[in-house]
Amino acid sequence: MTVLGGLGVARFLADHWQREPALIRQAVPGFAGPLSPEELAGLACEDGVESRLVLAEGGTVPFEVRDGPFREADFEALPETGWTLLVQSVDRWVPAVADLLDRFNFLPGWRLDDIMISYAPAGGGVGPHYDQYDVFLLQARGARRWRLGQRCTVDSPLRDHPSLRLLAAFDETEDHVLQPGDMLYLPPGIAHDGVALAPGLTYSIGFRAPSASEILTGLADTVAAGLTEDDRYRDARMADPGDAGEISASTVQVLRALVQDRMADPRVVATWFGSHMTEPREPETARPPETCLDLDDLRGALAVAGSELRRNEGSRLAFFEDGPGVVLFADGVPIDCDAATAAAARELCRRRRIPGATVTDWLARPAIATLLLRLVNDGTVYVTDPDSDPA
Ligand SMILES: [Mn+2]
Repeated sequence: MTVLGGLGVARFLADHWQREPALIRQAVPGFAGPLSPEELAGLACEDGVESRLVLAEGGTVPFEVRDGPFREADFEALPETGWTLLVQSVDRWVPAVADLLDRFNFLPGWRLDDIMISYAPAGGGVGPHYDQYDVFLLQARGARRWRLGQRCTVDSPLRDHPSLRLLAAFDETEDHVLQPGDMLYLPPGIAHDGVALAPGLTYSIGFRAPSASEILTGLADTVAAGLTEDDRYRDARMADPGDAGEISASTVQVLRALVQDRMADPRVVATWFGSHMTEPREPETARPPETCLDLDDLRGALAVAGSELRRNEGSRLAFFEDGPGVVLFADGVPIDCDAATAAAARELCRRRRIPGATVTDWLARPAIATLLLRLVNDGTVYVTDPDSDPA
């Protein structure tokens, strides 16, 4: 089950992903979403949940931004129209929202950033802007008009605004009204401006791309941490004294080789990248069990009819193939998995929920049991109790 409708995965990936916007009518037919506007507002009142209000005609500036957490009175004081409430990472807090993510399995899961949900009465919007991320905008309830515009870069002129990066110019190219269940995909850099026509919710499923600067500094820090003071620059063999002031081409060649030798090992690159991309966005959402579970505890929990093994909503998993096994990355930590464990590790990365019966079969293999116990006790996965968790 995907969200691409008649477009199909192959055509989406070839023609749209990272390239061109795509409008998908009834991506999730009749989608209303698991949260009401009141529940979203309730979430924005909780400590630790990142939220903002944007007032189109604010008291101080147009598109005035107020940061949460909020109190009920803050909402009561708002005008009838012209504002937006944005709540970040709702998938971390609401399992039923996280379940939507399985529909995006045609994309690498480690690219996923979060699901932000916004609520706006008529006239609400956050102004014309562009994002560095790929985003799917899925309408739930209400209706929103999206105007699309030019391709932007860091050089695109911005309005003078204390906190938002609002575009100074907007060259409209497309205009779509999204009804519940409709979805718009935007690649990075496309100017867009969404304004609610009728009170409604928009789910923004965002996919991050690390910047080259983030990759180079992170990888270099990790590589450097493994080197000693003895590991340093050495002159190339010099044939003649040359010019004392010159940094020669052969010196530059030595430096390039030094960087290449230490930074380009595929396993080093993959291990750093997997660790980096699976670091939880909000570490505080980790929920290890109160007491360390053993194999019998785990078997007992899975024996309950209807139980399943679920990924912690704040956790990230990914793997890369490594000989007959895989390296599994769980919340920023690499775990070597041998051939006997590899299939289970891949499955854990692929699916957020695994039926209890499947996991019970896995536990018959000691290597998989060891891996699962570790993931359960680290809080990366947990066993649901159908008697206490409403499905
Ligand atoms: Mn945006």
